[in-house]
Amino acid sequence: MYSFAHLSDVHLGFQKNVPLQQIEERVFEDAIDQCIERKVDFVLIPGDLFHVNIPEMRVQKFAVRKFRQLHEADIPVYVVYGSHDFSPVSNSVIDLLTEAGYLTKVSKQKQSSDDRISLEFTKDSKTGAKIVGLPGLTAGKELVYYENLDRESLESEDGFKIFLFHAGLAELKSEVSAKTDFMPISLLPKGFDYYAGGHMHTHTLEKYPDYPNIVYPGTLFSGYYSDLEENAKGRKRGFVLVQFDDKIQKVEFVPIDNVGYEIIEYNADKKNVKTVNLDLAKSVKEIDPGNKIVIIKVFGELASGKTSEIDFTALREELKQNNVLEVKINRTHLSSKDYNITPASGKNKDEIETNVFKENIGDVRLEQKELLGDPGVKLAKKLLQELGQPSLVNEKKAQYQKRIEENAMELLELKIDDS
Ligand SMILES: [Mn+2]
Repeated sequence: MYSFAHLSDVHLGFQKNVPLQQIEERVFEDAIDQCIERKVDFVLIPGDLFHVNIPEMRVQKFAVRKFRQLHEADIPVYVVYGSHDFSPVSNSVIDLLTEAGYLTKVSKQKQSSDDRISLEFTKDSKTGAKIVGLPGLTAGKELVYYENLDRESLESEDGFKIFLFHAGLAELKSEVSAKTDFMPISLLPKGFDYYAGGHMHTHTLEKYPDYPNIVYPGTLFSGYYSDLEENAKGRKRGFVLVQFDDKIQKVEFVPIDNVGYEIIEYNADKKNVKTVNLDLAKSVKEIDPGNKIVIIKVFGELASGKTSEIDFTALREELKQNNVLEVKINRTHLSSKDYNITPASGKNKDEIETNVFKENIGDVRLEQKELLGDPGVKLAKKLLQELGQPSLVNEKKAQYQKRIEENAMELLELKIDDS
C-alpha cells in the first residue's frame, strides 16, 4: 500500500504580525513533519502555497527549510500554481523551489500545433502514480485553459491517475464562500482516481459519476476574516491523507490545531449606541482572550447614533490588556437609522465614488463651505485617493502612516501639531 498527503491554500506569508506568523508557520511545520513521520510516498499541493508570488525572505527561508527536509526524506512534492502564488509578469518563489529540485510542477505542456493544451503526465517513480494538473489564475481566467484542454489524451491514459487543479466547482457551490469564480465539473478530464483540489478553503470530499474523488483539504489556518470566523465556530483545519494501491483505498482528514478563539456576535438592531457600547464592554469582560484570536461581529440597524460611535477602540484596548493575540472586527452588516450611506451606481469605480459622495454630501451639516456641495465632493475624492495610496517598496509602516497623514492634512489645509 502506498500513501500521499494532499494540502492546499497554506498562504504562507499572509500574516502581518508576529504571533499570527508563528501560528501560520507552526501549522505548516506540523503538516510537513507528519508527512515525514508517516513516511508518505509523495505530497500534493495544488496552489496557494504562498500568499504572494514573492513573499518576504523570512517566509522563503522557512519554506526552503521544510521542503529540504521533505527532499532529504525522499518525498517528492507535486504542485501547480494557485491564484496567489503566481504572477503573469514575474517569477514566483515556486519556480525557485522547482529549480532547487524541491518541488515538481505537474502542469507541463506538450508542444502542440494547434491552440489546444496538451499536458504531459509526471510519473512518480516509487509508486508509478501518474500526476498532471492545471494552475489557477486570478479571477477565474483558468477557464480558458480548461476549455482548450485536450481532455481525450488525459482520459485515455491508463494506470493510477491524479489530477491537480486550483479552482472552485459550481457543483460544490453550497459551501459558505465569498468566492465568485466557479467552473462546471465537466471541464475536468474524466476518470482520474483522485482530483486534488485547491482554492476552496473548506475541506470537502465529493463523489460524482466519472469523478470518484473530488477533494479539497481546505486551508490550514489562513488570515481571511471568513476563514477565521469559521475557525472560531469550530471548523477543523488540516490536510488529507490518502492510501492507495492500484486504486484509492482510504481518504482521511488529518486535523491540525491552530489557536484558540472567542467570538462575540451582537445584534445591534433597534438599539441605541449607548446600550451597544455597554453591552459590548460587558461581553468583552466576560471572555478569556489570553493568547486567542477574538472576533467581534456587530450587525443590525442602530435606532440612533452613528456606527462610528461604537467604541471599538476601547474594546481592543481592553482585550490587549488581557493578552489577546489578535482582534478581528466585523461590522459589514451594521448600519444606522440616523445616518446611512445612500448607495449610488456608475460606469466605473471613479464614477461610482463621485456619485456616492454626491448622493450623500447633502447630509453633512458643517459650517465650512469648502466641505459642502461640489467643492466638498471634490475634496472628498482627493482625500479618498490620497488615503488609498499603497505603501512604497521597503517603506516602514510608521513612515507610510506619517506620509499619508501629512499629505491628507495638507489637502485639508490643516496644520499638524508636532508638539
Ligand atoms: Mn487560497
